[in-house]
Amino acid sequence: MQQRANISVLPVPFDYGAGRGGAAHGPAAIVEAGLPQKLQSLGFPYVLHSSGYMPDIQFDLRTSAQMKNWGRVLKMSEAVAAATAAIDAAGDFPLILGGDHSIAIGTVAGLAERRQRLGVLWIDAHSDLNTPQTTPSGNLHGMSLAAGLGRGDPRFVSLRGAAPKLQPERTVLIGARQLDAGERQTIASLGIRCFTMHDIDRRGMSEVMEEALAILSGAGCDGVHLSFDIDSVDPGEAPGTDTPVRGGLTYREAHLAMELIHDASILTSAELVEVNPYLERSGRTAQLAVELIGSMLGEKI
Ligand code: 6HN
Ligand code: MN
Ligand code: MN
Ligand code: MN
Repeated sequence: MQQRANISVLPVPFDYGAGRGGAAHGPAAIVEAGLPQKLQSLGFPYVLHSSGYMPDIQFDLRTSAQMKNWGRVLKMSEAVAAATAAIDAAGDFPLILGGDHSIAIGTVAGLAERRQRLGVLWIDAHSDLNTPQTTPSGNLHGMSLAAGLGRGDPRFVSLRGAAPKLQPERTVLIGARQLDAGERQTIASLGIRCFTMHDIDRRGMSEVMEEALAILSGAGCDGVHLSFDIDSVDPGEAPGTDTPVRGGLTYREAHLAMELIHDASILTSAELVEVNPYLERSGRTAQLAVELIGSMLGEKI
């Protein structure tokens, strides 16, 4: 990461953007798995925010088939955007813990407030580029990157003002292996760089990450946000997640990606999402999340 030493950990206990419950307990599981100790052992001063900033979403029942629980997702996004923007403005490094991936609607909107040329590295089995028109599920965690790029419902796209928050030339996807037809079309028509598992198989993670980081380094970004969906990792290593897809990143590939991100010194914020501790007993997915954050912060394994 860049020269910002203070890490502000923002938990987002939210899972109404996913098709089932449980990811709301991801932040607590990651903290219990040892995130504070990890940050401490690496010598980073940190603050762990409470989730008291989250609004009461229980009674917002607005929903539709194409955007399930959109009322709750919208309220969460507004609160997360405000909290993320405040951390960024204070000069700290925002480290956001999900929660399902719909929380990125909020984090990206918050970061874009001060960064009109925000780069984003989206490491995910999916591309989260659906819109209410293309979604196969109605789940908003599959539409969060689209919202950042200005596609979808205006209430999400224009959260906290100007849209779009992101530009295709500063958006890079890594690890994709389950793309819906509409998402493929969007990737092609916008010219988004998407390094699939096939690319990683053929070229190796090292070369793929080098190219991905070079794209962002050369794109005139005024900040780079890492959005890391734990389902990018193979379900054998990360079983505790809502939408597992076989054939994912190995343990070593995932760590190598994080190590190379660290060495590039371009990150200004990060989020780790989609850990669902309800789906496993072992706690290994949350443990993996802590280890990967360690590698992102300079630990070498
Ligand atoms: N995630 N493409 C599928 C959908 O329902 O839109 C899956 C989305 C998964 C979203 O993992 O963040
Ligand atoms: Mn995702
Ligand atoms: Mn995913
Ligand atoms: Mn290594």
